[in-house]
Amino acid sequence: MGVLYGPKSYENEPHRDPSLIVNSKEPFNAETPPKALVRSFVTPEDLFYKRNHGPIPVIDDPNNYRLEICGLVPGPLSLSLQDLRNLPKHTVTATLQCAGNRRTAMSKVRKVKGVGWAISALGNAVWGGARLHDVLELAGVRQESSKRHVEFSSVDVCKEENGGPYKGSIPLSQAMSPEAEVILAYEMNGKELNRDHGFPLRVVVPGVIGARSVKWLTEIKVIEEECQGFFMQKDFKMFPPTVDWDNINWNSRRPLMDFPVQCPICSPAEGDLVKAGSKMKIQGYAVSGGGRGIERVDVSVDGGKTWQEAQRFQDDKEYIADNPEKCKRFAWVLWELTVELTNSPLEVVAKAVDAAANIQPEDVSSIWNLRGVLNTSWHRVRLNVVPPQSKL
Ligand SMILES: Nc1nc2c(c(=O)[nH]1)N[C@H]1C(S)=C(S)[C@@H](COP(=O)(O)O)O[C@H]1N2
Ligand SMILES: [Mo]
Repeated sequence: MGVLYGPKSYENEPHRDPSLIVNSKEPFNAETPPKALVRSFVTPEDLFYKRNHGPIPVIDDPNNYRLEICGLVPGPLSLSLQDLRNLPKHTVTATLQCAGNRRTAMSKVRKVKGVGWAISALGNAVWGGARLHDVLELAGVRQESSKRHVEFSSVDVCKEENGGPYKGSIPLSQAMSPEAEVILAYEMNGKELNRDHGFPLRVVVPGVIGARSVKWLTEIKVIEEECQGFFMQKDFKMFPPTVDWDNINWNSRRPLMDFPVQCPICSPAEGDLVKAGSKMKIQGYAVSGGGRGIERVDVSVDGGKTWQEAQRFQDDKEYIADNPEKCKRFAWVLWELTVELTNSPLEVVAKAVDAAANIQPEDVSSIWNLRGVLNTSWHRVRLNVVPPQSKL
């Protein structure tokens, strides 16, 4: 006994920070208050968004935990947590973002299906653990067999899988690539990974939608074709605006992997009162998938007529991420711009450009899709300007 298992009921959920914005209780889905998100480059675990499809798995005795490495591998393995800790430890600072981030805004164009999220279905953390390629190499896998896929399985009970566990896969070539920095994490921000985020072990696939970073990992299987699970084949795909539930053909699209460039405004918030003539600091985050860093962030206070470049930083505020060599490729940048306010109505808009010169769509309706994924349209925040003498 004492092995990791997925309970059917919600009686044994972990304690959660009361300041989280809860979007659904069972399964527990919650996000960070936006102003708290830009307070630190590394998101504290308590405030980090939580995205689940069932009750949180339970393990009575972590000493009994095993990770199975199986499928098309020359030497199948069964590893304990200690075995994983004995491998060279690697850390990667990476932003995990749910493909459904900013779904609520997309649903205002037309109804979409899925949990509603504002702008904080993401966080930036320092993940520590063993490299996936080290573990695969231990099982005798060599990079040449690169047409294959690596499937990750969990133990949680998901109704989308008819009570089966959550699964996902990535190409073997990505799993074996040192640059992709895929890791099997037992630590988050220097502490033991907690239950909400996948204790005792999760995969972290940097630069890829959060859905592929499987939590409570128990099996890694090398397979001929990509994972056939619900979350790969019947979810987390992006369809054009013309496709709806009556004409959808899931097989016509590939599973989403790298996420595109994203850039919300975290402060001020929609509807905030601001005084004409005063100075206002505008803050947000920008991130792109696939290890493409952020090249530039443009901010407008007149609804997009004129633009100014914001300052970007990673780590502490002293360091401006203008040196691409120094940039942490898989981590977000936080940005800020201080503007002097005039009397005119204010609409703050932000947009970013990534290292491959990719830009964001101006209008959310052009990317509307029935699952409400990848809303990366320009983020707009309307403020109320009051006369200089008013009391706020
Ligand atoms: N086993 C398991 N892994 C999972 C999920 C899940 O429900 N079960 N959700 C996925 C989704 S959709 C996202 S966005 C991330 C969220 O990770 P977090 O809760 O640590 O923020 O985990 C992914 N891994
Ligand atoms: Mo997600």
